[in-house]
Amino acid sequence: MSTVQLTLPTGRKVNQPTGLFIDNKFVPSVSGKTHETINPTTEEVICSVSVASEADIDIAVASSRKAFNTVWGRNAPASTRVHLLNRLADLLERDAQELAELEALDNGKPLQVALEGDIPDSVDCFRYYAGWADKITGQTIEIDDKGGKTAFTRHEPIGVCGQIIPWNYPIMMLAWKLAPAFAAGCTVVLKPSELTPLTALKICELTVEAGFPPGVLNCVPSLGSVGGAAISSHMDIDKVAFTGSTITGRKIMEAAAKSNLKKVTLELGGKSPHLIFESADLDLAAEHAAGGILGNMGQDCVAGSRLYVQSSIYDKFIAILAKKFKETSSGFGDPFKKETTGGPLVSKVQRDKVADFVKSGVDEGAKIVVGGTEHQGKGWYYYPTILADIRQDMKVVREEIFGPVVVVGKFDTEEEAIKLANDTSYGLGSGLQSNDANQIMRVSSALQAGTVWINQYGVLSNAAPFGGYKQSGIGRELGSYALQEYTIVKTILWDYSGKA
Ligand code: TXE
Repeated sequence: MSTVQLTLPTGRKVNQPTGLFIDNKFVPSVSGKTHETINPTTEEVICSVSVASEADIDIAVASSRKAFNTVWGRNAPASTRVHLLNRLADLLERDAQELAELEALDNGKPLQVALEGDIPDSVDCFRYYAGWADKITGQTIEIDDKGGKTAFTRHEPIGVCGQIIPWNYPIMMLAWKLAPAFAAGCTVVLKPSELTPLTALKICELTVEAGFPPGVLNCVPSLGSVGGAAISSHMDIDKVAFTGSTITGRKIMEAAAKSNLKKVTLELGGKSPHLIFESADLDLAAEHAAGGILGNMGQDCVAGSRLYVQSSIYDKFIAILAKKFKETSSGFGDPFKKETTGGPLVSKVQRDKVADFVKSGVDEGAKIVVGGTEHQGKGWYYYPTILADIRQDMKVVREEIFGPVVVVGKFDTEEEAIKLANDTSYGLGSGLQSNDANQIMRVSSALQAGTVWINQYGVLSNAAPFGGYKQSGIGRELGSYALQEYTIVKTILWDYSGKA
């Protein structure tokens, strides 16, 4: 009863687990409750998945605690963690086609994009952290004393981690969360989004095949306000890691503060500025500007959603950009067709939210250059849209839209560009297109954002840290920085003089 057979649009048959994943087994929820997951392209139900309530979260946490105290944490040699992470990466790679198809089905992203981007990047993420698992070291510290004393630090795993992930990159967000946690020796209670639970459950099967002991990973699909809230306020979870909206991030931090003061890392929303200076190669800049907002249909926390263009090139740049947006629109369609480059948005709620934003932009005086039209027919599509001639006080300029909609304004001087870029409560991504080296250095230093892309946009590396300034988050993912978020420093002070 905890598995259904799905027939995917390619004809592939998949045995899809639908239970909660506890102690390496798929089980129904205590309450028996389930939640339907919907195909955003056809608007049809794919299947129902068990959803966890507080009682299930308690069971999952107890299982992860037991694993931490017995077979993982300090009890699993680093070489075991290296091996298991590499093995999981190999299995993801083996099942790439099936996982990419499931991702396209559940999320709506083009199959080809999942196959060429999400999955290989996730495989690399597991391999990257497999490389770190036996290289997590502390320091030896000289003690300024008469001799015979020393101190050293150990970077120990934090313990049981709750990880709450969103629906925009279901597999990739899972990889970004699980890989550093496992490398550090933590156990995990993972809550995928209720909108896209399928691939996470499929990957749970792979962790069993890879040889992860029971309890190292428990996966509890659930509604955010139920399972997510229970994780955030749980007294026996040592750390919660979250990716999602700023509003929810605030609730999680509050719940952590009110419960056991668990460590919190948050990767939240953004309203990332992208500056186009007159020295830039305009064609390339327009390509980066379009790619920076239209990738993943704009459902991307670092989407370059506010474009500021130098006045001298404004009209010319908008004309080139409009052409690129129209070309991209023509690639929107069935996620399972090879030539498709854009699919529907993940849900009706998300599509309606984007449409409402565009209406509000027009009401407040922005001009639609491309797009802004409703999709006729099935599927929650929204086509690439440019809103030009903006003012800073407009809602479309201040709030995250999370769809393929860019707002465009102009500036005259570098100082003005920096001021406009930083005029936001967010600080996740930012970008600049320029061929003036001094300007690049000045502007990238002045931007208040966790990442600055120069003459590119949105490119990520598993080795480079990722995270937010201001209300875009707390802590860093990826790179060696992420390991600091899953370890805790113990200082050992030792008197070996024999005189103490
Ligand atoms: O996000 P939520 P939603 C932004 C984007 C989008 C908006 C709303 O602007 O339009 O958020 O999307 C879980 N306690 N981003 O409503 O609610 C939820 O089940 C604990 C940016 O989908 O933040 C899911 O697993 N958890 C973003 C996860 O939080 C709770 C990615 C994200 O959902 C909870 C997604 C609660 N009270 C949306 N309520 C990014 N940074 O990439 C919900 N959740």
